[in-house]
Amino acid sequence: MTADSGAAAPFVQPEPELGNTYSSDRLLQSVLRQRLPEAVYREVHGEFLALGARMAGDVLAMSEAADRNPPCHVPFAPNGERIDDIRVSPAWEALGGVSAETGMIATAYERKFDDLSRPLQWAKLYLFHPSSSYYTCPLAMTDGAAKLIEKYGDGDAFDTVFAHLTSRDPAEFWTSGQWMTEKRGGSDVAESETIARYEAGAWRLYGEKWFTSATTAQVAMTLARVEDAGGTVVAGSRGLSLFFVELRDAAGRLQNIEILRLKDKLGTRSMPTAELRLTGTPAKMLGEQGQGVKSIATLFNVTRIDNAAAAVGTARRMLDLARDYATKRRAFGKQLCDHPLHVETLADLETEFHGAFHLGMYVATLLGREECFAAWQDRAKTARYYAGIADEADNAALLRFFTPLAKLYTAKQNLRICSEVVESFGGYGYVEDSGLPKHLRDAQVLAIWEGTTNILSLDLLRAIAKENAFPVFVADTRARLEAIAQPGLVDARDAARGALDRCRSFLAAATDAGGDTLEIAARQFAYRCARVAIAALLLEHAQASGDTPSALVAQRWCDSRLGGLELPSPARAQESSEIAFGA
Ligand code: MFK
Repeated sequence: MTADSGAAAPFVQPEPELGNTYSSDRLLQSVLRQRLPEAVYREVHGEFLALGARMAGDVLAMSEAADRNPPCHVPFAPNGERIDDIRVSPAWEALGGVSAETGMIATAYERKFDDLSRPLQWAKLYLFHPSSSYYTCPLAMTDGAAKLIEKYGDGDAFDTVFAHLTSRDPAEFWTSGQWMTEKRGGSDVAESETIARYEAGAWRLYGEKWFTSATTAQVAMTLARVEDAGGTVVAGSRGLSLFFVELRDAAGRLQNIEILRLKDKLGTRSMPTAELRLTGTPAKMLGEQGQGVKSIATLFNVTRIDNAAAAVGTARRMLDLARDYATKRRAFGKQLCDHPLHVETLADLETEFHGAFHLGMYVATLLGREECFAAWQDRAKTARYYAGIADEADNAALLRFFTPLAKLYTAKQNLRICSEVVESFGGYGYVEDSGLPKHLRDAQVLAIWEGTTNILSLDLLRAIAKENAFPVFVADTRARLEAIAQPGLVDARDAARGALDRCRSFLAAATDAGGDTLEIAARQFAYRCARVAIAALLLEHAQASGDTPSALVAQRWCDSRLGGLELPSPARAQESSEIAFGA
């Protein structure tokens, strides 16, 4: 026996580590290489390398510090004066500076890379989100507000606001809030009760807003019901108008806004979400009176696309951590990465991630094109980027169709990925200081705000009914599938063609059936449309990149995710009611 026997070092499990999140992202790099002209790729690649390093370095540290120091509401000063101060950590403020410097909003509006600016901005948000403590929420609202001002804002005052919202200078950068939700109307915004009165030559708002995003913003977009001189208002969504609010006066005091409390939320706790009372808040009308819902749709269609960046970015982060851990954790005599069932599970989640990534990138691409049609005088330049690009009207219909689809699908799939990854870590994944539970908690919001899964499934039906978007979707997806000729991909292509046909016949049959059939089937239908669109995008990328994992993902997707789309029976609504609520 030796003197030191029995003193074996205690076992310490190596933790998962995060490297440069861009260098390790094979899919993002591959997509950028495929889609960008060489000169653009070289420029962007360098910028993204620097961004990816920060997301695992100083920016991640800021996010962790912001999470340790959540915001607090200080309603009164020591002398009793009502101040409604929201105190946030320096780290949260620093994340705002990072957002400005790295052009999280500016990239989209400078349009340095024409229509490609939007997908590049989307990719930046995707990289930033999981290291941002949900600073991407105020960014999404800011993005939507900039878009609204670009569309409806005229006059010098709005030019100044636009310049702040799109600034790259942290000292000049502003964020915008979005105050749509009221006690009676989260999804059913038409129930909003806030009143707008025209008093002494200016609009003033009176009412309460139940959820307001990052209430530390400088400006906000909101809805209110115009009251005429006789005190009459128009009910429903036709009575609502869109208003722009500057939260503070020149002295920094809130302009007739009381902060009632900060919300105590399941997740996103670094973000100061508040409940507000407006007591004559000065406001400017944007867009036409009575067109508030239609106008603010411009904002929420952008935030829905940014939501997809957040969902897909979270999924990537969780999978990065799971992948690294699988090489470090031993169980039953070997590394996790040598256990076939563990690898199978991770491969399935990776496949899901690939699909969600392509869907998000595609909708951002459509938005980029929409923003550049008007400016594209030089058609030759357009053709160089996208041979066979849809015309302006078709692009608009596709964007309308894919926006709710991408939001609903990516948010929901990310929740599944977060839950599976937490589980794949076992007990380590369930403890708070592993950093993993936070992502699962936070991810729930991505399926709630900016339209729940059901609301967005119904919005897809609205897009089909009002914009006739379905035939354009079918033609677009079919054209993508027609171009697949690589021998290893043609079986998958044929499976996707069959699934697309089933979507078509399903919609026709559900429409003919009448009654509640289409509404009951809306979610199922939205999922099937998302999956068949993803199949075409995966196949397109696999063929263009010649990359083996991309081909395997596309084949696996088409083998496993294109089945089943059943027309509900006429008795379905009654049966569901009996199941859900009893006879
Ligand atoms: C910060 C942490 C917080 C944590 C917790 C989160 C809590 C929640 C936070 C939030 O609440 S965020 C806000 C969530 N709410 C939404 O995103 C709204 C969801 N509801 C919808 O999207 C409904 O579909 C909608 C309010 C739009 C339905 O309203 P209406 O009044 O029934 O709409 P209607 O009459 O169908 O449409 C009015 C017009 O807008 C129509 O145009 P026309 O006047 O020409 O007919 C529509 O076509 C148009 N429209 C509606 N949706 C559109 C659209 N246009 C383009 N795109 C769309 N998506």
